[in-house]
Amino acid sequence: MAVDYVKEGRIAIITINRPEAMNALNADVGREMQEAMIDFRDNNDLWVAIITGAGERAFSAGADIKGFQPSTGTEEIRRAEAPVRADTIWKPFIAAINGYALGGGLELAMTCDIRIASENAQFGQPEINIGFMPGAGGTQRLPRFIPRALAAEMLLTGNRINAQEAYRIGLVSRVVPLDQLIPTAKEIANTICERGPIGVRESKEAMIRGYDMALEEGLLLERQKNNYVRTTEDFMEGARAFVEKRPPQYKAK
Ligand code: CO8
Repeated sequence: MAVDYVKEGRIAIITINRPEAMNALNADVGREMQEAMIDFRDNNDLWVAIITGAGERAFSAGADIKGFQPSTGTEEIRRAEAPVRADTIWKPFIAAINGYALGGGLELAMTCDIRIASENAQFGQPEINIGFMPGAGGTQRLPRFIPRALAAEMLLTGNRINAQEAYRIGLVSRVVPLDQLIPTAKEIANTICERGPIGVRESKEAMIRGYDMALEEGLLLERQKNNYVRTTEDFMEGARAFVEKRPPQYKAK
């Protein structure tokens, strides 16, 4: 399998499994990632997903360059884009970046909501080094996520940055030793699973959809979602549990 898909309680762990090729994204990865994402999206028992790469060297070094050919290029890239949809699924995604996150690998990480990195992680959009350019959101998301001048330098030089620099500029929220990466991702995932799942999902959707809205429009979206969350069972359960001084039992209803 090019992608391992494991369910641990309410957490789905999606691992790109081509360590011999730095977890490069080929058609098999795209297809299997898509299947895992759809299962995660539609399974009511799964609340948070972690995306990571197999091995100790790479999250993903991007599209599989060995598969590039002029005649198949468009089709390959179009299919390889399938994994990059974590920001259209309203359950939270955590990218656990265990090494190189380059090209499509960084673009995949940028679709996730939370990015944490191991100390050996490196980040870059090196497509221009091979006469190419980003095609799965790099030119659009990177300047929205980090200061524009830094994004421009990465996009136009192809140079990489290390984990500490990524932390300094806010591209990742934590840097931890490699052996602590997955435990830390699970700890964050478990924390999210203790929160009201509908509130979590509506917050994610409001955050993403609101990003490109004018403030007044975004505030209206938030008000509509807030009104909806107040009609749910979980809203009343959260308040009851607080008053009764017990942990809430959320049902995503
Ligand atoms: N594709 C295919 N194979 C790769 C890739 C890749 N992207 N990256 C590494 N590999 C392979 C190497 O060819 C090598 O294989 P082999 O042992 O058969 O020679 C193996 O992985 C190990 O790599 P290296 O020997 O090169 O290891 P180094 O430690 O010397 O270097 C690097 C590691 C820095 C990661 C280096 O391999 C590298 O620069 N890789 C290319 C990174 C790159 O240019 N990525 C951008 C690709 S284009 C892209 O992502 C466009 C995205 C479009 C949308 C995608 C949708 C998701």
